[in-house]
Amino acid sequence: MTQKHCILIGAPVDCGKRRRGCLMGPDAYRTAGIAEAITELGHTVEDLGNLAPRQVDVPAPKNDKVHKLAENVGWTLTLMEAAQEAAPRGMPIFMGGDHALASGTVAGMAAHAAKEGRPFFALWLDAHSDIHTPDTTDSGNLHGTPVGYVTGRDGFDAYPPLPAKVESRNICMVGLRSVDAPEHAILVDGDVELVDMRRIDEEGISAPLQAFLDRVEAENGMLHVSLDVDFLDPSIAPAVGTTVPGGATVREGHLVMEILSDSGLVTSLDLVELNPFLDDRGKTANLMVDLTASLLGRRVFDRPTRSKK
Ligand code: 6HN
Ligand code: MN
Ligand code: MN
Ligand code: MN
Repeated sequence: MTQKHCILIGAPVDCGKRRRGCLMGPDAYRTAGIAEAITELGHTVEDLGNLAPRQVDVPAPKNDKVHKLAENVGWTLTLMEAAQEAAPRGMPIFMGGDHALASGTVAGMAAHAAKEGRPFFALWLDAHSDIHTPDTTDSGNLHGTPVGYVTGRDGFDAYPPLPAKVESRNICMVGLRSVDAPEHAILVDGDVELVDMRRIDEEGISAPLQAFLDRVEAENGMLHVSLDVDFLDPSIAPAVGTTVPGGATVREGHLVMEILSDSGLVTSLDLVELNPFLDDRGKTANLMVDLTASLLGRRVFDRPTRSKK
């Protein structure tokens, strides 16, 4: 694959939910050798270190369950800016941190795509749909809301205005198996591409993914991948606070990354929800790094003649 300049951005976001530990994520990826794995594949790496949230004041949320609104808004500002600074220079890899960080990374990457005059697409690899708003969330945990924010749903008044709204038809969610009622109501009437675990069991993971990638390619889009640890089955990836049984296998995870790698379409990546405090001797951190390596071209055999369909 063509050589990339990978920009590692530490985003120790831990305010998107109540259970603590994701702040250790960026250092766990470094310890698991993420930079070395990328360099071995012939790419260059730059590590920007760990960022910090902007300090902001926000009005009290209408929904009093909402946890740490100001800190979430501060991180959104920081990461929206960091994404737009890094994107013109290479491929940003956001090392989380919980999934609340995607409010900033996805909004920032979408703003970058708009500046380039290209359509923006997002692939959401997750057990959850994360399309709540601060008003619909029952847990009050804002890591369940980034898709709601970037698609321009109401209720995000405390957040920065979106530089570029993400079209819901340009989002594909793969791995779904835990969707709350208010999320379900939005999704069934909407046009987000939904690939739940049943569909993966019945059709395999490659056909629906390839269909989405064909659209990205046909429209010359930029593609952001948001990989939540809980996309994977908890037996292989225990280091996450929101485990849901029945997730993707090791091979399904790698296959997604290999197909993405072959497509050459991915322009940015989030690695989110890793909680090293819950890990089993680094097993989840290592798997996430291996998946990143597959995305960046690690192969057993090169098959340059493999057709895309
Ligand atoms: N994630 N839907 C649940 C909630 O609390 O709103 C779980 C959210 C999980 C968040 O996957 O990043
Ligand atoms: Mn998530
Ligand atoms: Mn999740
Ligand atoms: Mn299966």
